[in-house]
Amino acid sequence: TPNKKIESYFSSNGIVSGKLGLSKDEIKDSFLEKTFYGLGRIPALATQNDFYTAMAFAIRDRVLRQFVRSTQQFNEKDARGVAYLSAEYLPGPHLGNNLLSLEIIKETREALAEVNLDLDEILDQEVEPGLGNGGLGRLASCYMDAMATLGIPSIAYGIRYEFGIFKQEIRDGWQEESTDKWLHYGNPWEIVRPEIAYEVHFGGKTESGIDEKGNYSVAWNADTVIKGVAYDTPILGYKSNGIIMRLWKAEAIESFDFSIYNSGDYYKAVEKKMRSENLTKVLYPNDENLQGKELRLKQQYFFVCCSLKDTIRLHLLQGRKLDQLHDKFTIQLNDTHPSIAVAELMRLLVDEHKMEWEKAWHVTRHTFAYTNHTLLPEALEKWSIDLFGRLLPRHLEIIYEINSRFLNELRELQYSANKIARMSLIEESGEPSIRMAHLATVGSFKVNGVSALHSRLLKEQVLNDFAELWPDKFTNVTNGISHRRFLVVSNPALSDLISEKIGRDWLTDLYKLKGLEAFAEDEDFQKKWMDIKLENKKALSKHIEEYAGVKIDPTMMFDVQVKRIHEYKRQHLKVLHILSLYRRIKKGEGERISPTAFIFAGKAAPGYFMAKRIIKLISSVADLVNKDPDVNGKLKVVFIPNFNVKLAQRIYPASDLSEQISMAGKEASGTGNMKFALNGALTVGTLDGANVEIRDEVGKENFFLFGLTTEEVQQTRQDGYRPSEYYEQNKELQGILDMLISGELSNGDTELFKPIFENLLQQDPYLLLKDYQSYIDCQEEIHEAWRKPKEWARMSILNVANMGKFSSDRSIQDYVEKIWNLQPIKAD
Ligand code: GLS
Repeated sequence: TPNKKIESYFSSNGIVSGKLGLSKDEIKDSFLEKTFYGLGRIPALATQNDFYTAMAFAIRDRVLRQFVRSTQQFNEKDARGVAYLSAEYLPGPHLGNNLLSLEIIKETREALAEVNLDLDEILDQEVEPGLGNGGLGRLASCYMDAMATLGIPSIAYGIRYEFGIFKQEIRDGWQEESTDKWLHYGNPWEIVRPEIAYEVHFGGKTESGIDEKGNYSVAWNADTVIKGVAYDTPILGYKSNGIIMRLWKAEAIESFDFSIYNSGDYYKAVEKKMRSENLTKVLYPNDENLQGKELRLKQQYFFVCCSLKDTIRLHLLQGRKLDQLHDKFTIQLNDTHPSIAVAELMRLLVDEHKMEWEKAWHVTRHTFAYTNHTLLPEALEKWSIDLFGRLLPRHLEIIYEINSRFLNELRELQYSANKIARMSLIEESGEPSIRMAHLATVGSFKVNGVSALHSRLLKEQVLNDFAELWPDKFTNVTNGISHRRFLVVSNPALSDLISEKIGRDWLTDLYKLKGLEAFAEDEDFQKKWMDIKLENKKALSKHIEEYAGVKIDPTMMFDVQVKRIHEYKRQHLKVLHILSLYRRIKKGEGERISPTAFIFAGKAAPGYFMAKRIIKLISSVADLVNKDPDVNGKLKVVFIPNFNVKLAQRIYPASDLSEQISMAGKEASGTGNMKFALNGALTVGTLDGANVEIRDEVGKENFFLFGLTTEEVQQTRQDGYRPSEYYEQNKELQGILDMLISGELSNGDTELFKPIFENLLQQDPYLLLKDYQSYIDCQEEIHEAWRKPKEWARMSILNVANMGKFSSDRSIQDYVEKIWNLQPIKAD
């Protein structure tokens, strides 16, 4: 029963009403109070980290106020909402963003200055939650920002990994991994909810029989039970709502086995607890590559089970009926990682809530929507029937049943046996396995890709049979980014300059940036624009000197490629370009080269041999180039270790050239491409992913295009591609490739880069040699453009002016209109 006294106090006494932000004095008071009473610190002993923590607590109070208000309003309106299921999030540091959302950056800076503290230093203390690998996890976080800002009734579910993505160090040019202890100093943003906890079962057997009411029913007698406990982090939208990111941590049901303890074996008694907690210990560090490991499947099922049980609890709490679940919720599947949800919802409805199969299937397939994030065959999730059946025997039965009904439908449509086998949820050839993308597609009412090109290829290739069967199910939502985090928070000087010219409406409507077009030719504005870039480059140079030990002249062109290291992204094509410049300079032919700093960052999956070798290659080229007095002043190469959101926020504002050079048809969208352009970098890129749409928006004259199209890539393959022909015909290219095996880059070791050399000469799966010349020619154009600073500034301004489409606010609006069909509710 609700406590009426507290309720009335809540609404009338200003606890959750009143203004959004805080005054300078309120911030100072609250900060000091948290330092002393919250942390129990005396000034002489307080560290910078204590001050950060105190400030985070002070701000968290206000953030939670917005969350409480939003939740109240969502409930009062009995709103339709979204549950977003993602195995990965990369929120980045929270404090800076929350200050912006509360519009108190200036006040906080002043409040801290009054006690002799510097806001930037305090912000720098925050350790970010690295709960994702790359673009997919960061996208989920950009979407949280937009969903909160737009007032989408929503909750984001995921996994509270104790160790996030590994910390990368570079030693002797090689990547070394160490554990990411992001929780070491505590986490002021999260709130544990021990009462929100669910049991998750694994293993055992199923048994069918007749229940008390005389109905056929199946019981799953699992052999392991684990508990999932909710940890909530409020995510605040800009000047508006707060939503919750609810992450599940695995715990033992009983932390201690008393029967074993009583028999005297203390260690054995705790072992069970440790085994249970292992489940959420660590994030799998693979982006776009499936490892098929048992623990990974367990993690996926664990968080899906807790999230669905929680969604159902929230639904029933509102006094609604379970067969209306789809009227009140869309559950968005962020890739196939949570796609076991289709079988789990069926299990919950049929086995636990005794709904009949047809009705349950109707609810299920009208509840889920599935976003595909990759076409790479090695990343399409499949689980061996054997492993799956051992861990989730009941789900295997359910999937067989869904499949058998689905295949019957196909038979009724007179589909050929071949086509039916292609579409089946079960792959029979090789080791029998479950095709998770098929399960997600069959179990969802909408399927979307993440850029126009990707969505088209998804329909034409990977899910072609399904798109023919259900054309209306397929749609596109082009990715977007949080321009508030990636411009307002991370590039304050440029943001202020923009606002001076066009006002601040662009913070909530990025299309307003269009107003900058009027100033693209204004020389005074151009100068201010480029001065800010230079300041940002100086700041990045300082960071590079400290963390990578390389001194860079900030007036050089900053040519930047930062993203996961993957062969399809072609960091090694960039290396070939650098070597071509190096050789030209050595031959005395470098007069048309503009002084350039090549900046790389990104993590390689620890088990990905070629990716790790590419990092070593970059480092070796850096050694060669940076030490050579002949090139000094013209070229610099650096690999900045440990790319993460925090580092990204320093890099984008300082970049001149954005490298988006994947082989066409491979990068589903890319989102780094948008962050660079939003900060005024010009793009050199292929017609891949969202590059296509960026180019359409900014104009082809303001984008450096090169390389084959997706269709040309396919044609090249069909015609029988022989990379060695390019090696033989192109003497410059030949000279560069020979460097890889000459020992020049590796202290005489001719074996070190042979795997890369041989891969390129024999297979070259990503067509580097084919695209090489086009890339080199394009780079010559770029170097020429750099020599005309006014032209460059104009293009840079025009890029920013035309980034309106790439706000995650627009993406979320698209999800609302095309998929979710709901009404935003803005907290007042
Ligand atoms: C990815 C794609 O590779 C990116 O192109 C895309 O921008 C991102 C978000 O949609 O998803 N898929 C994936 O598995 N990791 C990614 O970064």
